[in-house]
Amino acid sequence: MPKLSGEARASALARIPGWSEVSGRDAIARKFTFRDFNEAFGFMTRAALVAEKMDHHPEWSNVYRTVEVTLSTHDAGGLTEKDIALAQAMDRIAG
Ligand code: H2B
Repeated sequence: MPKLSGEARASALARIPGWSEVSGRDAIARKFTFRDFNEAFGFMTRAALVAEKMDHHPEWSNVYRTVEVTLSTHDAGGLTEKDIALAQAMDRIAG
């Protein structure tokens, strides 16, 4: 899985406008805020099942009704299409 660069990277990032590039490392991040803990944990549960199916796992943390997610492909040492695909799946799950 090659790291995203150049035009492919720019067009991939344009597909996930809610996410930003992390400074100091090749990764993207988004903070999701839900109505309450139940919704936040429901999101994590559904996203975890998708991530496991994709064999691609998020770095994330939960505080009450927020979930902070960082995505990067560890095997590639940076951002790949796998991160974009998981970001899109998470966006869909969050609604
Ligand atoms: N998740 C992420 N984010 N990056 C990886 O490189 C990665 C992963 N590699 N999940 C997978 C698992 C790999 O370790 C297994 C063996 O397929």
